[in-house]
Amino acid sequence: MALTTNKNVLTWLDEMVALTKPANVVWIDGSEAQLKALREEAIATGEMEELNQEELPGCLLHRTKKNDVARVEDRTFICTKEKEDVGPINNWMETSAMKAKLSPMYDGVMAGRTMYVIPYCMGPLGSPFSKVGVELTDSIYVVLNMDIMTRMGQGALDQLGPDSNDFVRGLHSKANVEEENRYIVHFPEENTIWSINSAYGGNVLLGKKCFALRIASYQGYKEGWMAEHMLILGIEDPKGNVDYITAAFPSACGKTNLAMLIPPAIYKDAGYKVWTVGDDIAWMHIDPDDGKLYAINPEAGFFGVAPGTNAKSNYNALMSTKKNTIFTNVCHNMDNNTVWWEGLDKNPPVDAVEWTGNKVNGKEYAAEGGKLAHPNSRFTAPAINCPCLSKEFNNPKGVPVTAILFGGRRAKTAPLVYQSFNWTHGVFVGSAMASETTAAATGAVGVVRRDPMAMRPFCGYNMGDYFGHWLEMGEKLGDKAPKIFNVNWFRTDAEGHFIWPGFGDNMRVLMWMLERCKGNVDAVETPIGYVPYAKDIDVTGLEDITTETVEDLLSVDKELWLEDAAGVAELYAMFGARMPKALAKELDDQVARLKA
Ligand code: GTP
Ligand code: SPV
Ligand code: MN
Repeated sequence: MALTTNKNVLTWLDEMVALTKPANVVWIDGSEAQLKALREEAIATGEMEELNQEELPGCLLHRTKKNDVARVEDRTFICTKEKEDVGPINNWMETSAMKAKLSPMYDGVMAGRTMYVIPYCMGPLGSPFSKVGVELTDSIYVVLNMDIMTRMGQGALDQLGPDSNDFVRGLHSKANVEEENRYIVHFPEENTIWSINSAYGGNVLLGKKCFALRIASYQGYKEGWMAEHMLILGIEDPKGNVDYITAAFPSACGKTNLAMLIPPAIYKDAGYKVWTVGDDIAWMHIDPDDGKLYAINPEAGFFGVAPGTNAKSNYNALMSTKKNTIFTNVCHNMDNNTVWWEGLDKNPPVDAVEWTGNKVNGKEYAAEGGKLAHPNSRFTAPAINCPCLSKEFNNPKGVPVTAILFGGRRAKTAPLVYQSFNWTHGVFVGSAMASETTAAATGAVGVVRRDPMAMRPFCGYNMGDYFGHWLEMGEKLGDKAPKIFNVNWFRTDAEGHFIWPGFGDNMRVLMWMLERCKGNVDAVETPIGYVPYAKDIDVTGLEDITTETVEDLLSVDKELWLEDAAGVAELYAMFGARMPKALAKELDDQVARLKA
């Protein structure tokens, strides 16, 4: 039985049913009874395995196919009428040509299978900034993940209402998970997403990157708001005032970790607290009353990187995974039917099933350098599990943003932190971001590439226009605009070791930023922006880090920066007339300062 009378939903559903020809159509209402039955079915068919219900209640393990472990940027398309509107960074095909290409692949693809109709809401129910999507899928794994990652079920349809046509139409079929026929396709002009031949999170949980970034970035451009690849965290001072920071780092570059950081003793003992609002995506609007920028997290869970997560690096993330969590492509610890991954602890299980499903002696396997968990193995954990979840998590208005951070993995060049001169220069700093690639997407790992605002894989329209949109938001915000900073936790020494301890100690850097926002601390004016005086980064309690180390971490090598500027110029040239002149001028000015 349909859960809505909304004709826009029902007409589209009829068309998609006619195309994919499922044996059954099941509406997902979000009820626990229905979810329980789906979990049991997935366990019975072997699609998922039930983990130790005493240690990990409600937790399941899933393995994807070996060829289907990460986002596929080369097979991700933005389809519009005009190529110009998609720009040089995205793969493009004309809308009707793509539909003509994919329709035969969808024709009858769900024969003998059940189609699940998933209504979901991105953002708190009842928020004016939330948006609704409906995903059609033939995967129970998708249903169970969407339950964790979104507000799924009847509530979403209530949010949409009986007449609205403002919902994103998502069609997903795992088909036969064929790599060569895998397509992740967006039609922003039609609020539509088609995904086929994958069952990996980022390719198939259509509310996440496909909707909340690629489609939403385009909606934000048209409607005057922003959808960004950003965490949102709050820092509460001993008096109870909370400042919120959003931060854009590329995939697997530390958003989940920063969002949930545990303050070092110097701050904890003084009464500071850190609260998580989001770990991956922020939707930001200008409040009509106070003119400030506010952020909501459109998601309801964390699809986080497992390797490296442990009680020391990210206690809060680890605690978030202790119940009702789905683990994908981690190692199955057969000693006690739990899970393991590289970096959880130093004791790989002897009796193990590695992520592709082979039984191994985990100790020996790891000792020989084998990876028991895939480097991009993930947990899907409900946000409500997070011990430091902000009480503003469901605030329909969102939280006011004091500072915006950009950052990436740079072995050299970028200093630990610097502040942009102003909003326009800050947009330049974001546009000039570069970072080493990670296992979150298929392809080479560790190659530095330009990744403006950490949105290279996620901007659903021409990035030249996207830069322009950022500039325009700054004009609207005027002196209410958040201050913009850049950070780099990943500088290495001559042996290739990270110099900065990172993780919780990153708070030392955030505290400097907040002092800057309040006008409480001076900084050194360098050609790239304001850099701290080393003494102003508090290193009390850090054994290996002295003020000299910090000085080193903050150094600005003009030669390296001039080389980097050449890379930025190359990037900008790609956008031709769509490239805002104001940013080209920022680049020229920065080069002039570096040469002076
Ligand atoms: P996506 O979910 O892919 O968007 O990634 P993310 O940005 O949330 O990345 P995440 O926080 O999961 O971090 C990914 C990897 O970076 C993990 O292996 C972490 O251990 C490592 N990492 C995170 N923060 C730091 C840090 O401050 N220093 C160092 N050296 N590594 C870090
Ligand atoms: C990322 O790759 O940035 C992620 C994971 O957050 S995915 O959902 O696969 O995009
Ligand atoms: Mn991400």
